[in-house]
Amino acid sequence: MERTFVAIKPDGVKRGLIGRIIQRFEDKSYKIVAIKMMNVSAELAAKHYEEHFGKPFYPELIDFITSGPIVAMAVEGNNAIKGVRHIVGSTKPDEADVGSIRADYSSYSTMNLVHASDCPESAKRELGLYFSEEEYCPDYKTMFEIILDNHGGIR
Ligand code: FUP
Repeated sequence: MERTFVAIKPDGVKRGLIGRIIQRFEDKSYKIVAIKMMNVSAELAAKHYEEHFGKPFYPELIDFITSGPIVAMAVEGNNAIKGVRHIVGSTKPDEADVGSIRADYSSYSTMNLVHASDCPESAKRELGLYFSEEEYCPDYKTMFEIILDNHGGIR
């Protein structure tokens, strides 16, 4: 079971896509274990995107992520880090697989609707930046977990 960090970026919020984006993760059987709408400060944006500091698109990236509220989430599930990235799609929406969020709803690399952690180390770091321990609510069972229990926990 993995936990990953997902953010619906300001374009997704402003375009009214919050529900449709979250639906895709729930449909896949992933479990939302923390969620909040928030504004990203310049300080938080710099920490989040520190690996991109100095790249040509960095200023635009920081401006964009701080331009309006995001919806931050912790998403849990079997191989969730890779699986969520697959649902989100490639960075460039014109190269993303059809059926992925970015291919279906976006046509710009900066305004690509969703952020998702790219590896276990990033997931741990990013979850730590956005959520404190008290903000997690993992103690409920999704319908999928109930079905799994009924089948002896087969995964
Ligand atoms: P991803 O993991 O797919 O979100 O992509 P990266 O971590 O490589 O990039 C983070 C963000 O930087 C992207 F969501 C959008 C922006 N970016 C650009 O605007 N242009 C680029 O060429 C690469 C990334």
